[in-house]
Amino acid sequence: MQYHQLEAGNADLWRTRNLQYHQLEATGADVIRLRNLQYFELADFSADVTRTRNLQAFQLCAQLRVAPTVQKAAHCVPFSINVDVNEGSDLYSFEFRLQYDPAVLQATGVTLGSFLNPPTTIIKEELNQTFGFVVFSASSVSPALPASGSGTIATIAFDSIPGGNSAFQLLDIQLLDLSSQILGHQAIDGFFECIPVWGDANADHLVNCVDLFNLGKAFGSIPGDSDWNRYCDLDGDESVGELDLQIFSQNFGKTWSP
Ligand SMILES: [Ca+2]
Ligand SMILES: [Ca+2]
Repeated sequence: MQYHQLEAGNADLWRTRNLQYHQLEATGADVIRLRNLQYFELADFSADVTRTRNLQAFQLCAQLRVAPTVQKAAHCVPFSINVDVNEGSDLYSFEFRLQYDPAVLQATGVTLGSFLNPPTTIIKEELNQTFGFVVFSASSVSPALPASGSGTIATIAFDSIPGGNSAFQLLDIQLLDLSSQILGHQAIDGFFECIPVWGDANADHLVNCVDLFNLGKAFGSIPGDSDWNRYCDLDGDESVGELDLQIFSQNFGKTWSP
């Protein structure tokens, strides 16, 4: 981008030139975020002219965040969260560890998002339910170009098991460019909030006859049986039986929203 014109939130007009990577964001009057500006010039049309050059040291970092920031789900239903990059620049590979409470949640899978440019390869994928974390690492491979902007780098599927709430913490983050140089980042964690509704075995936000049918099919089963359904084990005792039916009866007719 050789020339670009922006309007700030307070209606002042700014002009920027020679942006190697365009990434400006004005909020209100004062906050301007800059990224990877090799050369930068601001002109305030109202009167003053401000010039700043060689702002390599001014580089701000990408955000890596759990999305949504607050995820809600009823007991014993599957859901997924994303790990998103906001305002990323030149990302070629990444690694992160997502920590959660294994007494509350169980990670069931992780898939690569669409942010990295293809072709891609998954370098590391570890789901550890004992300590409650997911480690995931992936990279673009030649002839892919680095990726910039915002998007999803990973989607992680969970089951909520009878328990409560849990934080989602992003740790051990490494973002690398094509030359394996480390890119700066800011991590924004998330939170899981358990909704006190049990028995929605098919995760359609209703506890009704369809769920009762599922519970009936799974009644008497334990893990490994052909008719086992973990979403019907409402007390988490690794079997579907009378107690689950009691809990189901108390919740019949309830609805919930994520
Ligand atoms: Ca249902
Ligand atoms: Ca049970």
